[in-house]
Amino acid sequence: MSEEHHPLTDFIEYPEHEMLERAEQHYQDIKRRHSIRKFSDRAVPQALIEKCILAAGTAPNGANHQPWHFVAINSSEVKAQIRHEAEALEQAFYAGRAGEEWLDALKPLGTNASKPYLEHAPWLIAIFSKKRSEEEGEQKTNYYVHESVGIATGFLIQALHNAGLGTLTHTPKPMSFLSKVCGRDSANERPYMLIIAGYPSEDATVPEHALQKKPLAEICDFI
Ligand code: IYR
Repeated sequence: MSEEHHPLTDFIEYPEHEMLERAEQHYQDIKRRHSIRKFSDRAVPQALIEKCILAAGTAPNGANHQPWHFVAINSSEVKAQIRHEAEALEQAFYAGRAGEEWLDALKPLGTNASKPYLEHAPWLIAIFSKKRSEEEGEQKTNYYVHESVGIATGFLIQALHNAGLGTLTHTPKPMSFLSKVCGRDSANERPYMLIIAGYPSEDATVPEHALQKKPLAEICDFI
């Protein structure tokens, strides 16, 4: 294994006032990202999704093993299959598996077992976490898999938003059906999350509840 290092040549230092402006700009931009549940069926070019997945793949991760795999789904047949399987799971969830407290917590969102967006949106991106990877025929253990894939997923959501797309995170439980639908190895990989990406439909809404973000003093201490 090479232990060669390269000089850091692509770090950019900004004047402090510009840093503050950039931080403010980024905050204003990212706070406009809302999970939406009504998507238009308007097409989104694959090239855009490819670029966003490349951005996700730059996420910091354990030992740079990059323990993730993305399956970007545009096929109507596969989307229909995913909707069918996810709705069956959600029906059981909403019919009682969730428990009363969880269902109460979801009331402000107004969600239910019906997931038409799984077919309407142009892209579903299934993210898989890899407990082990195979490299040159050899199995290697991955580290901090959950953390790494979580960060990559965050990068992906930001990239999609930045590119001008609406997004939704979806985690039907259990998600094991996604391994089969996407043809992934279920011994070493687990479905981590499904990201729905596309344009919001004209009647997309954001629940009032979702707009209430905690103030800084509540989420942060400076010591
Ligand atoms: N997976 C379900 C339920 C759900 C759970 C949470 I926590 C949410 O923040 C939103 C939904 C569904 O998609 O309806």
